[in-house]
Amino acid sequence: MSALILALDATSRNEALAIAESTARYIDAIKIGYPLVLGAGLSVAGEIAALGVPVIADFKVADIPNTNTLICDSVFQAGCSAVICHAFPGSDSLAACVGSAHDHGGECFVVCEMSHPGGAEWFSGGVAESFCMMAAGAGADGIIAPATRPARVAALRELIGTRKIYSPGVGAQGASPEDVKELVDGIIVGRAIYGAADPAAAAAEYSRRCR
Ligand code: NUP
Repeated sequence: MSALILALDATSRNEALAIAESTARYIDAIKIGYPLVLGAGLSVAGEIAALGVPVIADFKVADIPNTNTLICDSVFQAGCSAVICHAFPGSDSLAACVGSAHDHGGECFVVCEMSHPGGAEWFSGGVAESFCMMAAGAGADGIIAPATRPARVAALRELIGTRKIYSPGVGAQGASPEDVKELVDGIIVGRAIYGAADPAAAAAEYSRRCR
């Protein structure tokens, strides 16, 4: 049983808000990132949050600690409840993201292994496990792990314990909710919902399949 998180990568503010409104009753959070924010501005985060849906900022923050703090502070001041960051810049950079999140009463999630085919190149050979341990050591609230590779999610679950796992790759990237719903806390679905002819109906169906 898992929560359903809509990855709202629509690039226009009006389209995004219409989809957010029509799907809100079926989803547990909305994840926004560069596609929407570069088109609509960061203020769209507050507009979505005003609908009563928690907003996760998927900026995959990956810079020096001071810059990470500045980015994350802006994200939380805009109304987001969580931020997603990368681990590869190092534990000090990660600590800056976690610190900003917790200063604002928010959460920080760390990308441990990515869901696309190339993710298997860079995050294999123990890298994802290292990132997972870094995330736990930094006090992060959870990790991002690929629904497209359920065995990898299971391996990372062993390491991360009861911290949360949010999992993208369901729908357009080929995975199904049933592949990981017993392993993760949240399933992230983008195009299969926001790109559907009827996003609300698609969200309702994914919600049913995540439970
Ligand atoms: O490993 C990752 N894979 C991934 O797809 C980490 C991510 N943050 N994402 C994001 O999840 C991706 O950027 C997109 O916003 C969403 C998946 O969307 P879709 O493939 O379901 O359309």
